[in-house]
Amino acid sequence: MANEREPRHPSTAPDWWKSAVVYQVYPRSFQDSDGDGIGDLRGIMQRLDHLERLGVGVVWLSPIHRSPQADNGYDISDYRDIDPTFGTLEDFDALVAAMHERGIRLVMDLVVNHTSDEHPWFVESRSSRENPKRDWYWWRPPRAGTHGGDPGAEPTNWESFFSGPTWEWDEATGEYYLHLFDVKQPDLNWENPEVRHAVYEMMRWWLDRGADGFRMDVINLISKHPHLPDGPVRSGRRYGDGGAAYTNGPRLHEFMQEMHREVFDGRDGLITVGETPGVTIDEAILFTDPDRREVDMVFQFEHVGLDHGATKFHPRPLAPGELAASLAKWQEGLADRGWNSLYLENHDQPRSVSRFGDAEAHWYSSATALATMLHLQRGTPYVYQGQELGMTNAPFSALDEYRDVESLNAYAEAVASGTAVADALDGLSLMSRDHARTPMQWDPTPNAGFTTGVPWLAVNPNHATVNAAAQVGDPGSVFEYHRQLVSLRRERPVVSHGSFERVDAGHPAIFAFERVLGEDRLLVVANLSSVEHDPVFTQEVADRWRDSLPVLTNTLPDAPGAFDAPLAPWEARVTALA
Ligand code: ISL
Repeated sequence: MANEREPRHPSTAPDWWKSAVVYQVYPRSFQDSDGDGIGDLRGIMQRLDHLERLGVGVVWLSPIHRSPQADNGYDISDYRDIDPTFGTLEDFDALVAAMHERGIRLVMDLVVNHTSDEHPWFVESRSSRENPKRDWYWWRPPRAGTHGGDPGAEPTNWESFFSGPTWEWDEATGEYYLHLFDVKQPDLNWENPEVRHAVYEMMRWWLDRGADGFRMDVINLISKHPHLPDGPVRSGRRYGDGGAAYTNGPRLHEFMQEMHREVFDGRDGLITVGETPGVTIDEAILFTDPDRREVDMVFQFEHVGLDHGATKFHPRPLAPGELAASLAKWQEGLADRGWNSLYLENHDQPRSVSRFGDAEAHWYSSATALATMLHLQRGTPYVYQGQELGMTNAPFSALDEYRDVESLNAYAEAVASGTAVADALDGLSLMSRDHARTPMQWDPTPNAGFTTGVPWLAVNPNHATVNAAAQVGDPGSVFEYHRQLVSLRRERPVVSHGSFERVDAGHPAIFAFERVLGEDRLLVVANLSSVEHDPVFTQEVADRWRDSLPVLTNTLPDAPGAFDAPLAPWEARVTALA
């Protein structure tokens, strides 16, 4: 029916992305069209109605490039081809065209801190010390006085994000190469201008092909301190934290500005977002101040690190108000210059309703309360596939249910260093990246409508009740609630462009804030806890909101909608003056 549809014309304002909602698709787990148990591009095509109905303006695809899939595509061996698991370049072109016809823009993942070790650049680089591409990666001799390959001979003491050292010994050429992530993900050397220009050329190639922007994987790790200093070793750890040597490094912003000049200048309608673990507010301003011409926004990590203990696999419960305080700090930090990406989930994080909400006792209310505060802050919201259905963590209990390289390595390391198997499994059951990667729950049939084959990662059994078929069109569903929030952003400029002003509601568990644009104001009051709370406002706030009316179908339809009425557990309400 494609040609009967009125084409939707997306906004062409330079800052159009302030009014858009981005939806992240993890292609492996979204929709399988050929029965191999792995999602693919034709599968995404089949599900565009879902995205159109939700009303999102942008889709970000996790990597679909050719890859050995050591890290599910974040290890690219050919930047200009589609992995056969996902389809072909022709499928990609068809997908871009179908999305554009629906007024949806498409963002590619840009993974250029590292490549796959199977990328021809690295194959050449490792072939000999004299190879012209040797310097495209970070090659170093063993530490002075040691023998290459021996424990402790690594050029620095850094620990990889995926456990173990960040250096791999290459016997053939007698040097180590750097890999901040998996051994199959060698880091590119951005000091070398040939590397940078090869990346920029590849980026232009995708934009020419129809992509509308990039989500830039760990982009704040591309500039390493050239001396590669050792990092501090925390007690009980074998390796050091090299973060200071490679996070927000010395030439980072020079590289970002060069990329902007080389790739984005003179092209309109794009959206760029940097993934920046360890970014501070000051750094985020440098990235996103429009006058500096780097990127439109970044993903900061503070709120998704709040619950990390000694490691991310030893999480701790958050105190009431901790999440809101962190988010409000970023709202205020980027109020004048810069722009926030708003997210609670992605393919690396546990499901938000399980992690920050109460998936057992208050599943619907907590999913919708979290959605309320997510969408209505100042910034561009990102909805991760399944979040709009309130998908939860997987109930995995055995090691062989997990697939993720980070989880498997962390488990092996924990057990090798004396952690009890049950404790190591507990860590995974709370924090594994696989919780976000279980197949999309389309319907209640055995494989959730995801595949006719055997899914690469088990479907969450709660798809029998938590699924798109049950929710789309049901006004009381998590999906339709998200949909209301997406349209509110389109309809009321105060949501996209208004200021954010935190409001004291008398209890840390209540996250309350006003959004203000000229005469237009919204009040958001969300109880982010599983106990009832009675909000208490200052006289000034109470006077201002006395005659306000709800603008969304309340998460709890029977509850009184008055702005200051007692809040049920996880009740959120949004009111406006006119
Ligand atoms: O999930 C994490 C480990 O606890 C994060 O530190 C994650 O590795 C970090 O956010 C970087 O993520 C990105 O780059 C990785 C890839 O594995 C992730 O999927 C990607 O989002 C390496 O490319």
